[in-house]
Amino acid sequence: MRFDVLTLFPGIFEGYLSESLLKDAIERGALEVCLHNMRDWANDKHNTMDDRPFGGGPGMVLKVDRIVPCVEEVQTYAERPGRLVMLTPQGRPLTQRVVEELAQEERILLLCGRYEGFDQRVVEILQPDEISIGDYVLNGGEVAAAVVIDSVMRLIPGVLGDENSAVVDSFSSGNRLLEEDQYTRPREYRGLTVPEILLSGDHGAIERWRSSNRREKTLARRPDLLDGEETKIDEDEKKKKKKKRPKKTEEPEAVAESENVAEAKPSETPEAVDATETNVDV
Ligand code: 6GU
Repeated sequence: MRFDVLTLFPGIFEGYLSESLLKDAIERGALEVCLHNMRDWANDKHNTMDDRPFGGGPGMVLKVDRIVPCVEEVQTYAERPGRLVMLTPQGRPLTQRVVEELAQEERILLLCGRYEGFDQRVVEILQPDEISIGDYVLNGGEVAAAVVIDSVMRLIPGVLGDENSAVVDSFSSGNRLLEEDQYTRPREYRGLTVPEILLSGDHGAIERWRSSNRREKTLARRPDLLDGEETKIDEDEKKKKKKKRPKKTEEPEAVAESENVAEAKPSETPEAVDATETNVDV
């Protein structure tokens, strides 16, 4: 996938693109991010990109006669013009569903605003997909564009280390609930212990615990996520209850198995820090 970022501050993206998963994906050729400084399209001696709003008021407005030619030229830089996304607090909210939709594209142009925004004729002429990352105000669209790149790239096959991790993440298509609580060694820290069930080796019981933990957590913190999802969960639960569950085993063998899993994880070694940094789960 190719992203073209149109911004007055390309430097904002440089550090972000040269670290960790993004850097790896770009090096591997799974992802291409091209930065374009919109100021290169200013054609007067003062490099003017913005001007005072008609009708008065604070701030400056990005000029239609600079932005439109800039976008149109960048559109010609690849075989297809690509999907034009404008980052603006007036846009439709970015959700995982929108991220999934964007991940289907071959090429996305991310148009970043600054100041008070764009002259409305930019929107009328280019008809971009206007996207906002939430109900708060940022200084510009750059951080929002980075959020779009970050969330979309996770869904491109071959970009994440573990192909499945994008599917089980919170809000991904396989799971619209929050993630369950996670634990690793040590088993006890400052008197706090790991839930026994996770050490039992009983995979059925562990999955039931995780499922109810996800549900309780979501109900407590984000009940809005359960709207329409609740009945589906109830049905899934009923189906599971009908199936005869294997008897819970407390055999030492099962415990040994889970110990082995824990041993296999470099959870207390210095390497574990790296593993955590590159851990892609939400
Ligand atoms: Cl996309 N831009 C700005 N300036 N502020 C925002 C935003 C975008 N999304 C939320 N707040």
